[in-house]
Amino acid sequence: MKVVVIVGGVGGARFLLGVKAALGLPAIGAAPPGSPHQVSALVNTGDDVWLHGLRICPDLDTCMYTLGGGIDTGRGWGHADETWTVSEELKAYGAEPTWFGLGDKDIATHLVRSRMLRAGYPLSAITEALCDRWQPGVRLLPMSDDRVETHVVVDDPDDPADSPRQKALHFQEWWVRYRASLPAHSIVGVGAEEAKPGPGVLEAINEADVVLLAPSNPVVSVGTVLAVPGVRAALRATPGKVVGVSPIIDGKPLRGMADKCLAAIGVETTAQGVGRHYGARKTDDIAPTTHPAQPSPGGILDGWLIAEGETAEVPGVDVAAVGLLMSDVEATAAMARAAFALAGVSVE
Ligand code: FO1
Repeated sequence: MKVVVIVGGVGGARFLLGVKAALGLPAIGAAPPGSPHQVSALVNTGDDVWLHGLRICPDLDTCMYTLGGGIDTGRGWGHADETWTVSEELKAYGAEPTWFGLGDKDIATHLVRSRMLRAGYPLSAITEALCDRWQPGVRLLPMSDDRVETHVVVDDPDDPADSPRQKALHFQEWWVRYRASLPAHSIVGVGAEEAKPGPGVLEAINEADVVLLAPSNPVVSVGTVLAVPGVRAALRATPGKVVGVSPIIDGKPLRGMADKCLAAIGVETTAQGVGRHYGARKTDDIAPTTHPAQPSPGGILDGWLIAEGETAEVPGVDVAAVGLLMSDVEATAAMARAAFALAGVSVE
């Protein structure tokens, strides 16, 4: 079976562990040769950033380390058993920014990637080369080889509170330096309009038996992938079912401050709000009189998996409720199996 998963960072990587386990694949490491299943992850690259002359791709690296067995499970990002010697030296030089943690081992990944970028390799080829070492057991496909960067428009924190000018911060500065504490007036994918889907992205969607939206941040992770021209249309046309997994548990995002991002685009932080934001793929069977909320144009969902205890009415979309806490691989595998069931595919 061909499974496509649209993912961001920490939550998406954890979800991929469960998808692999649900398919009978080892959660960590390469799939055994001759496996009947192929998992392709379409990974958000809008969080990517140049820092200290290095190109850092947090979501690609988080997926690569998590699925390759090298992640620091406590932080959810970066290498396990990390040391911070280079970062301390950079701080001693006063080399800004000092608010972004770069571990010594992690820096090796960024050095290899930056050197290959400067040699003219596209991000997709670089990712394939890095994965040759890590063997994540899924194809990690950057959503685009073109530069797309998520920027967040806030009131300039250095201005007087009563007369702030607006300022666009790179997502990482808003997220890491300010912990998303500055209210976001808008969130912009710089370069998204001109970006082309990365190699293999549209083909993976068109050939998929099922497409899953991971419980990643619906705005800055899944939303950024959907904003790459051609992706949304491919999702609306693919013969496979499209099933999303809600990132909301007990009315709030489990991690990742998605509520701050949803507020910025005027979507309520509920399973129903996010489900309607993604929208129904099939709108022909929705009688306009029965549902006041018109499905969003270009909706992509056939199924919406929400946390038990939540309710959601998403016109035109099949909704099911299960436990959505990714407390361990088995719990996450159960979520993936529920998503496959909602998509009407059997993985036994
Ligand atoms: N997140 C933090 O909260 N603090 C950090 O210092 C930090 C450093 C970092 C370095 C490499 C990397 O791949 C990820 C890193 N992250 C850090 C996480 C990252 O900001 C987020 O995981 C994603 O951008 C959101 O999905």
